Amino acid sequence: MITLYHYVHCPFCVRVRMAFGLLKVPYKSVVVPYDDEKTPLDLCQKKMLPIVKWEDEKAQNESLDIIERADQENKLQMDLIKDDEKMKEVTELLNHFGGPIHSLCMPYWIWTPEFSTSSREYFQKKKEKKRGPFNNLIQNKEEFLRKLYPLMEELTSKLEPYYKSSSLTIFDIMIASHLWGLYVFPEYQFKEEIHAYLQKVKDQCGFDYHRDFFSDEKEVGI
Ligand SMILES: N[C@@H](CCC(=O)N[C@@H](CS)C(=O)NCC(=O)O)C(=O)O
Repeated sequence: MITLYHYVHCPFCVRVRMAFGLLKVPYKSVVVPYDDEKTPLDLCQKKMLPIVKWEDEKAQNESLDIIERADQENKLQMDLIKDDEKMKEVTELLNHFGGPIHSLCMPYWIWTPEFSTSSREYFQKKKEKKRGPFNNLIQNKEEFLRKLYPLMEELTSKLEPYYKSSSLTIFDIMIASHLWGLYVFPEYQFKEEIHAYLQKVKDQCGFDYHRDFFSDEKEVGI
């Protein structure tokens, strides 16, 4: 069985979990503490997740490379990510979403069961270098919420009902995994269309964000 090393809050890790769910790839789930530098360094010489250890024992990082290897029947239309123009458009959208989403959500993610006292301190110290004190992020939440509004409108205009498509593609997994963290921000109210979209992606992927918090069962999709 393959092993997925991941952080629950990380959108790139969520990408792989969603894709494995949709592709019905069974895997062993290992949630790595954020302050554990050794595990990712031993596996891929880089402190970055997600990492998959395949059945041949080879370890691989980079979410899209992992999904490409898993998607042997091209169910997710992985050729889309080779189309520079389309990929640029989606990447830009994700970058615009990423700033406000991460500023809103990081101060709350650290209080989920994924974190211990030491991993919380490690994460907060690292992220505050770039974003400033988490307390200020929460106090300035209106600014980030305002930035999200036009982006949600833009995304809504592109849903057909999936992102510029009548069926789910890798772009939907990239988008939904980036937006998913907002469900952890208290009282975030998704537009109806976006909530319905995210729920459709969730259903198709059999995705359960909180699974690792509450299940002792480490094998997924068996
Ligand atoms: N391009 C990578 C990005 C993965 C990535 O940025 N992972 C972050 C978590 S969201 C990470 O591992 N950060 C570790 C750290 O900064 O300590 C992918 O698509 O897999």
